[in-house]
Amino acid sequence: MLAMDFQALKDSLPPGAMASGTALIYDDEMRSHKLLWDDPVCEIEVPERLSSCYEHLQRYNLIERCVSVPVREGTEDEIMLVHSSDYLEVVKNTEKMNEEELQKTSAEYDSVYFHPTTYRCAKLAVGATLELVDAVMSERTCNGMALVRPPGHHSQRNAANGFCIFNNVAIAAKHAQKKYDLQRILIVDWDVHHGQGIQYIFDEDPSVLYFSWHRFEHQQFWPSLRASDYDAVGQGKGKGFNINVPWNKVGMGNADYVAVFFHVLLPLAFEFDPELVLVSAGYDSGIGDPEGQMCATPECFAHLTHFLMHLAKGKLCMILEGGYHLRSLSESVCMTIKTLLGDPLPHLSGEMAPCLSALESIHNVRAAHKQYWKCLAYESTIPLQDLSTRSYQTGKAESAQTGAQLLTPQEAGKSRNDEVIKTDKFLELHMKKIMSLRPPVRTAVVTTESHTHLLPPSVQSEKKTDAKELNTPISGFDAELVKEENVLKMLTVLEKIIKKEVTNGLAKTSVASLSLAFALKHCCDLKVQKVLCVFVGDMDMKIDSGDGKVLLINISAKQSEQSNTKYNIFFHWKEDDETTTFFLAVAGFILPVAYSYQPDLTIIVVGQNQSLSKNGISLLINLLQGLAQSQVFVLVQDTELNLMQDIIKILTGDFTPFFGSYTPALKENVQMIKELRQQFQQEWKVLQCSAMVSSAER
Ligand code: Q9C
Ligand code: ZN
Repeated sequence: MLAMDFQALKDSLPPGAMASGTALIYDDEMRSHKLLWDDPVCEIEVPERLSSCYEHLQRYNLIERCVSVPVREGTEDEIMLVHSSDYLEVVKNTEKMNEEELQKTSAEYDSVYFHPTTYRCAKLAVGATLELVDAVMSERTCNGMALVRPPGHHSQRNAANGFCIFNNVAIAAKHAQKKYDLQRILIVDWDVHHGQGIQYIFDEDPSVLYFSWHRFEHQQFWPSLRASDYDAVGQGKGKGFNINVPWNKVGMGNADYVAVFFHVLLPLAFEFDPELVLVSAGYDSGIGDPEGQMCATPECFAHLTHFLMHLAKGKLCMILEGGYHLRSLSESVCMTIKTLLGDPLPHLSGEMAPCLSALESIHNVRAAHKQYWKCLAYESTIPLQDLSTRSYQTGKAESAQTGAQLLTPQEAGKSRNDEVIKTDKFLELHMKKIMSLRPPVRTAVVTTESHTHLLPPSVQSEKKTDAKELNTPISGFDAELVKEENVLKMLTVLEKIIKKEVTNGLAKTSVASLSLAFALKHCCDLKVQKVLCVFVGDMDMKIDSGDGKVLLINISAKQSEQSNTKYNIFFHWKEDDETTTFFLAVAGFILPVAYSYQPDLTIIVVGQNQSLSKNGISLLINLLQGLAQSQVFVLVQDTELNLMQDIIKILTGDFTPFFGSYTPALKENVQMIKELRQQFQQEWKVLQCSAMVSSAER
């Protein structure tokens, strides 16, 4: 397989698999829409939201790395894909209005303002969104982001709402259905508000799966709709295609967000198998936002983005919605775009344990959707009735509330300002801490001289065999074995990863288990604190976890006699081409364990008799790149060399994996994942997807 020419491989890929690049759509003109009078509700939706994002993108040198796509106005026909002509007339008429008339028209809607340029900006926001979708659908770029104002997801057929004039994302979905004949579009709304506008538009439409999480607080929080709760699952033919995750407390953070992705969004999205993913990317769900009062840090959005990049062959469009803390918004936008560009992901910070209130919401959504999705078919059905507020408190969530209700307007204003500055300071430090420099070389591979020319040009190949190249002496191992040249080269690559000279690497081995032992020993010598090791295939050696220095997950078709322990998990998986089911195992078990462990390095071994399909291996390696700042070392047994080229392409980042078509989840597999989850959810808390078990044991 190594003998295959890179060009030949390129040519043999299905069309579109090589679509690359990230589109960025932005225009200063969308800053002209602004509030002309006093209105405490609307004053946060300011033009600086856009300029601040753009300045931060410049600061991180991200602009020049994107494909810049010009904006245009959305046409009347495009707007009327979603809105009535009467409503379009209303908006059009605001162009000529004086301030008094503008104010009067604004007052006819909930939380909206109009400006003489609003119509123009709203048309640009629609056009920008459609240009993004066209760039991605025509494969001029792989993915992209549109930075637009005014936002869209609250706006409805006949009404402006919540700062939104035209529903940019809903129009984009209709446009994509029509122009590209798409059968399945996923909309992920991670804005902290419920995009009720999108829900209403697609409520009866099974071809659009709408997911939204939102601050809800038992319907106390705006827009305070009964239809925002978890039991609004869609109507008519659309039943099961609307997913609401209500947040009943503020202070939700990184662990809560990724837990919802692992246990709700990703399994359903994978089963849905979208052809395009649109994200209503609001960043008011991020830390410091005055509206959301949540705690998710900017790098959380990198991880959420990364997960979504593995759907729809990477066709992913981000469209800005809310986000009112300028620094938090801007840093999170930068994180999103860096991830779209394929940069290594920063470590996801914070305690990796979802709070009780989040678990309750997750449980309830899963129960509500049980009858519509195969992957949830074996769930418990009992909805939890506000368990967390009845008998338990989650200190974490409570502490985020400022108690601003008790203050005078002046005091509240000052306290809000203090909060903004506090988050500014926090982010200043935090971003310095988590933004590591991109290593100059992404991937290093151990090869033999004769194969070097077959590697993609970006790959660094390790040919030297000189033991002196190794900077750290190897201790305690059989000197003869260490001298074996492949072991030395392998350790050289590993060392480069640990020293951040490269991001990831690959080596082949004739003795996978033994090589792993060497690698782990070397990690220990180099003071790597936590190594996640996923071994696929039969292991013929016991690995010592060294008190948690190593977490080993062994995926094997053979049954094991060994009993499971916290750091030594045996995962029985039979030969299987049904990637959808394996995806459930990755999203529902392997990733939650891995994210709970928070490793500093990931080693993936593709060993003898490995039981996964090519797709399964791709999926695993792709998603594990979200951990340990994307530092991944892959060891491939020489009997599995047919996988080498694919793995190299995944590591270099120029491969959009195709995970095969959907096949229903098997009961035994779903059951097995459930049992493993139950076995480990006290140790690895991101595994939890219900408040029931954990509360009983508290
Ligand atoms: N008491 C977006 O984030 N708040 N819109 C109204 C009324 C309106 C948010 C509060 C928040 C709208 C796109
Ligand atoms: Zn919002």
